Amino acid sequence: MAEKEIKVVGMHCSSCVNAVELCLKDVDGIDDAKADLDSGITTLTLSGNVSDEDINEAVKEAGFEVE
Ligand code: 9UX
Repeated sequence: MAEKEIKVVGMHCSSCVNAVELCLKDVDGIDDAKADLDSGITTLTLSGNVSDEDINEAVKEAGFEVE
């Protein structure tokens, strides 16, 4: 399965990490998401085609930003 790395800004605690991971796993084509609190680096496991737009939108709706 393909992987993609994004950088999410605005996470300040483990609940933020959870929120980011959950909102991303909800996106069609994203199988798994692992976010690192300190770096913001978030690794996505892709099961299909996902547009950057969809990713950015989901993160934004959760209250964070993709850098
Ligand atoms: Mo933690 Mo994040 O108290 O928006 S949930 S800072």
